[in-house]
Amino acid sequence: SVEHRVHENLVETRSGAVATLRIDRERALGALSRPMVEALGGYLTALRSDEDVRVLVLTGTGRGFVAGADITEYSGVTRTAFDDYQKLSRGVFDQLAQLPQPTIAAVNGYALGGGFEIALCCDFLVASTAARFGLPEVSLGLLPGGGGTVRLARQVGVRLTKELVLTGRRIRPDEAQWLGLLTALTEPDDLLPRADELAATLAAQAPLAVREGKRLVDDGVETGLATALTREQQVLSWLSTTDDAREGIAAFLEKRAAVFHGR
Ligand code: CO8
Repeated sequence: SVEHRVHENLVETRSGAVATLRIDRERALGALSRPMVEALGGYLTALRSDEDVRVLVLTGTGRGFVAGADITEYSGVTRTAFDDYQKLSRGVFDQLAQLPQPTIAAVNGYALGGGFEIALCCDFLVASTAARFGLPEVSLGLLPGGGGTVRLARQVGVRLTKELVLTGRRIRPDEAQWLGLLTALTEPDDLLPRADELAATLAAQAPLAVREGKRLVDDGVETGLATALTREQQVLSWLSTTDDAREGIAAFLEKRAAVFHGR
């Protein structure tokens, strides 16, 4: 595997078709500085059209996944500068949520504020027993600005979202699992192996089916039922014409593993 530093605090490792981006800022528990958000945006833009990468894993270092935005940048900031930063972060969070490739948050420690919001933008969430989730912005006199009030409500409902947003209470991984937020819960040492195993499973599936499946689910919950059901059939109809579908069916009949090429 090849390691590449995208930014001082962001390290990418590639292994086959899986890219792992590790937030490397342990002394601030992974808090996201503005330059880190900018670098993440640039990284995601390049990744979108990188056909060598079929899955993205996001993880942190030590006790921190991402302990939110870097609070030291907010003291005395003007409204214009704040709005400018919000615009940037909105774009980056949207890019993550809309990445064509599936994404896995491998949450090793604190996932607070923007860190929890990053995890909510990912398609899968594997958490270690050391993970902690929360939206503490209210205690700063602020509120979540990266979809915390919106994406969390869509995933776990309005009642709990209001509690977490208005009280800042942190939840532990067993509660997160019970709420259906987690794909898997592991011991700390098993976190990355478990995320890698899931990534390998996803990377072995037909890329077009995976990409379209992600989009159908995300768009489907935002659309009326009839429109979403029609769209599902349109996508399936198109997939039936792809080489990958021909290969998948042939491989099943020939009792061998399918080899997909994403066309
Ligand atoms: N920003 C900057 N530094 C941080 C942050 C942060 N978010 N979180 C932790 N750190 C730093 C601490 O200041 C400390 O630094 P130092 O060693 O220099 O004093 C170091 O990380 C270790 O932290 P602690 O000593 O506090 O470690 P503890 O184990 O005692 O506590 C906690 C861990 C509970 C995670 C604690 O650090 C904490 O509460 N952190 C802040 C969490 C938080 O409030 N996050 C939300 C930030 S706001 C946000 O994400 C969105 C704001 C709106 C953004 C809109 C613009 C787009």
